[in-house]
Amino acid sequence: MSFKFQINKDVEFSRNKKFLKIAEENKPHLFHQEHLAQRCIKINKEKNQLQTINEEPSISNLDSKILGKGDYLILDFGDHFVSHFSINIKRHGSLMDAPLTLKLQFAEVPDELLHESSNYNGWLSSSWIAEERVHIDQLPTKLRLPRRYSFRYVKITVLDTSPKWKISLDSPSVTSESSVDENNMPQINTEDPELQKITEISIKTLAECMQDVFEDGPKRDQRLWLGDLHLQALVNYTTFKNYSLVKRCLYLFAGMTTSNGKLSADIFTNNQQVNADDTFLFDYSLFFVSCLKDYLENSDDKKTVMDLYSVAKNQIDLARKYVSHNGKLNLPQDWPAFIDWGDDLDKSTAAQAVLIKVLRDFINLNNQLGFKTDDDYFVLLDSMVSYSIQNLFDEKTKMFISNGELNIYSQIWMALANVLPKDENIKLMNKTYKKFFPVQNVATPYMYHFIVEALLQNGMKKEGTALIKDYWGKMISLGADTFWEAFKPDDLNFSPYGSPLVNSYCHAWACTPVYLIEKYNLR
Ligand code: RAM
Repeated sequence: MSFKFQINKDVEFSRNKKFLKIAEENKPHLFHQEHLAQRCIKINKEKNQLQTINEEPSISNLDSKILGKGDYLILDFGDHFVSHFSINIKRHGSLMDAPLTLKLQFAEVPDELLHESSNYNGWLSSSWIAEERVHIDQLPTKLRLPRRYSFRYVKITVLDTSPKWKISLDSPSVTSESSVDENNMPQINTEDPELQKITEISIKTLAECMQDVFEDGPKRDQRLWLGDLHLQALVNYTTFKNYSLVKRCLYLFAGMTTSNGKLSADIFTNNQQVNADDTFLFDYSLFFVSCLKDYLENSDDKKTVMDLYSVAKNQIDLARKYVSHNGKLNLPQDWPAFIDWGDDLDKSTAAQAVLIKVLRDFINLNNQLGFKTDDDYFVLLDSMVSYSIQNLFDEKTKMFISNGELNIYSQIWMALANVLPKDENIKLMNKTYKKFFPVQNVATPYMYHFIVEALLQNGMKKEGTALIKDYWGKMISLGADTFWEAFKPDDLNFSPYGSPLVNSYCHAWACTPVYLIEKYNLR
């Protein structure tokens, strides 16, 4: 089961003033830059293929189009931006005997503009749909919308003027916003043109999500999630090398734990003060340990790691309470594992493997710090590995089972946790490849990242590279300017939320190919 909303309103969070102050001191400067719309378009849908076609007027002649009630135009900014939008509006005809009402719809991909928001029946709030109705009492004016939007396309519909006058539009522009200076993007070159394109889009995707914190997606939820941060930080180390933004995010999480020290899955940063969400995901809490280990490996900032060490260790100590003597993890209902947005597959074996992997990261962290790991943790690790081999490994199929089910999540996470000896692990990945490829029923680039990593760690360079090209390359062939939150090649209309209108099409956890390409030298 995947999680929907968790409501834990009785959970209390303590606020560590020192940690939150350090987080505040590491708040990044935001860069702004103006960009102009490139063209007007219309959207064509033929045989399920979307096309954007140039439409009159040209942008330089935009004000030649006079718009009255019911007229609309779609502007294309030529690339994806996280930005503030503005446009000049003029009146034509008699004086205004009524206000002007406009509808503005912002879209990251053209497909969003083909869905009627009034038909939305997904389970996330419809308020995420980037659509505004504005009343304007005086013309001419420069309309500047106060909210930040994440988009490439904007559709502007005139809901009403009056029969006595109409309007024209002029100088649509955006002011982009990011903690990355877009004039100073890292250059990473690969010889393979497909991988080059994938690399560039990975970097663009991460850049757009690097705001005040590492946001998961600038369209929605616009917040800091621990599982996303785990991957964003790794990509950042190979690209932007912005250590202070990672540091800020680590201190934010550690600055707001529950009274027993548990880390929330995500932090709200859009409110007047930062707050931890009352949502808890087992794997996300644990990944704080991995984040800290990766941060130390890359930044050498021992001081931060020492500050946050006990918060990390505490996640393991909380998790171990759910491991029985024989090494079986019994996940509690109020601390579910996320793994992927798919609902259909059992996640218990994957969760067992996540804890094993994180225990290894913890030992590695201790080694880096020159700390001796207590014997207890080795005993725990051994018991969990033995349990996995004795009870979860099916001798017939030579693969791991999860509550009686054979699924891809279990194989991938058990492979990443190195539960089997090296040569057996390679065999496991070969079997996984035979059994589960082409991949089906995996909903997110987040989980695809781990599939590729498990292949590459086990010497399957050709298969790993092919999967990057097939999966992320397919998004590009479908028109992606930035990589998407959810994408199922076997179900193109898939949304974890019941409607693609609230899917995010610039989502940081999808930006990992550049890291995989660099780390495993796929160039
Ligand atoms: C969604 C977001 C986020 C993810 C969580 C679990 O709300 O996509 O990136 O971490 O789910």
